[in-house]
Amino acid sequence: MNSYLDISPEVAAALAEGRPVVALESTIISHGMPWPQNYETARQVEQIIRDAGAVPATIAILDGRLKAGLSDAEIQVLAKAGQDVAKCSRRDLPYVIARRQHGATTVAATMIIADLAGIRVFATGGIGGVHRGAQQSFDISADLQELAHTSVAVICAGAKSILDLALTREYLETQGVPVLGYQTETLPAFYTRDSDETVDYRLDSDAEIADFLAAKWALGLNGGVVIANPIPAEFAMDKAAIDAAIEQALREADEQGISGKASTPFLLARVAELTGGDSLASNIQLVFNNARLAAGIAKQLARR
Ligand code: PSU
Ligand code: MN
Repeated sequence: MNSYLDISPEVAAALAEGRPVVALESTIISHGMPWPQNYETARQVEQIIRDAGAVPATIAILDGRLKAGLSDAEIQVLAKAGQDVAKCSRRDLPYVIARRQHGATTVAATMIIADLAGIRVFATGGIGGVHRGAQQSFDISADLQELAHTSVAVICAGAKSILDLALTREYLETQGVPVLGYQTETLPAFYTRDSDETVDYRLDSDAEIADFLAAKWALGLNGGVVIANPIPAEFAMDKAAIDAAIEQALREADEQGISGKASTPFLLARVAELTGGDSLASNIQLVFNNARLAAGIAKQLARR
């Protein structure tokens, strides 16, 4: 085991016995939702995974230690500190470790730590991707490169249309990352169930998805898989309302010269403000929905 990594006793026992484990990220806690909803959501997500028969492993960096499996008190530290905790992607890990800081892990960093711990299934809200205007800005999330190389399946509600979904699809295709649709043929756009983009393959059960993952990795085809799970219809948002908020947030980011790692948190926070509490409620529900599916896939995978 890696000397920088601490696996909680509950997660370590599950892994040792081959029981299902689901990884969870922490940027969504510190940077993706406001206090106290972030703390309540993080704990409820863990409970949903336990109720479904799997073990949750929330991943973060605390005092420079990579953590797989957090206590409620540790989750609360990250939730309360919010933006004061460094947002940590692949390139940030060594700095935060060497300086013994706390770090909130993005999809990319969470995949790296899950892989070190031997966890293959990871549930989150939305992944990073190719930003609109990337032809000029070159803003492409490191999440996509991580998906290309690190063998962890990421269950998400698609990607927000703060991104260019068509370019994100093209990038994933070039990198050989499969995009699966759970009971859908179209790529969900986070707050809405559909977009103009398709997925590579529609699969309708957690068992079929586990067969797909087992085949990919047994062949030595290293790398991640995007499993896109549409938000439940009753929590989906009105497309026109969400599109208007996203357009405004993008304009403001441009006017204020927001770029680099600040870009995604700025856009997410502005969209949440502009749509009021509605988008937060939807966001929470889609994470719950992804956690349920992830637990089912992890259980199926544990049998193979
Ligand atoms: N998209 C969301 N919610 C999020 C994120 C993205 O809908 O919380 C977070 C995730 O942690 C993701 C990160 O990995 O933002 C991507 O940031 P960037 O674009 O800077 O790579
Ligand atoms: Mn970026």
